[in-house]
Amino acid sequence: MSVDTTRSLGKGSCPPGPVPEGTIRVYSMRFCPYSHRTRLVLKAKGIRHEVININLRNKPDWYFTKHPFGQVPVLETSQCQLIYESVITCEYLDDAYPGRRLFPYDPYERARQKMLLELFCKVPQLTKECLVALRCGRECADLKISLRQEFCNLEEILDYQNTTFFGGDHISMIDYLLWPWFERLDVYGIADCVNHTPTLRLWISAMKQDPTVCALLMDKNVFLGFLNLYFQNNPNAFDFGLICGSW
Ligand code: GSH
Repeated sequence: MSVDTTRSLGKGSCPPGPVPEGTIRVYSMRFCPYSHRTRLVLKAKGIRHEVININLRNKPDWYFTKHPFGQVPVLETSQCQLIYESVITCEYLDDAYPGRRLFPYDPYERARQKMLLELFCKVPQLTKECLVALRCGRECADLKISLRQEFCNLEEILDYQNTTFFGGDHISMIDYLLWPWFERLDVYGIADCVNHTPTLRLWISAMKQDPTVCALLMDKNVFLGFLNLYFQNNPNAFDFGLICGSW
């Protein structure tokens, strides 16, 4: 399980100082699936980094100098370079740092992973819409049908390839880019959407064995606690479950 002790910064907070040499900073939000992508890549490659969590309901003014719309994730280097958009941050980390290569070197295989990512593009919005509908007591049967269809498409790819992971027999970038939404199915209350996709469920089980995925797995009760507060518009939602003391 990952234990994060970094309280999120909101309006009125001081901007953090320069990023120390030899490290990289990620502006994140503990429950954000897009930031989860970047943190998975940081962890998988063993990159020394610091995490600054942002209170997205009460963003500090200075944060708009890091990202034009104030979104997370953003990477900041010790040369004051800023990199945003989760997929771009992951590719940057893979290119800029040595060690385990996550995107394939082979141009076709790399293109294939990016095409797969395009096939996945409806899933984030659909899972979010399901979550909101369920939390607001609205019907979400149609949304779930659409989500199941997207999962069937992914299932077909795995079946056709006959591999454990989307990039082959070993975990690679595409798996880390898709994973955050699958880790959330249970807490979002839509785990039944993979009931009819057994190969995808095998992929989920294989992902849960990966040391990087395991290291960042979020405690389910903490996640539910966050969601409860978030949907009550409670400004403390982003710091729910912090181990560092009272708030
Ligand atoms: N396309 C962006 C990416 O891939 O990085 C999406 C990032 C995103 O939507 N992040 C959410 C955010 O920053 C948090 S999960 N929301 C705050 C806002 O949009 O104001």
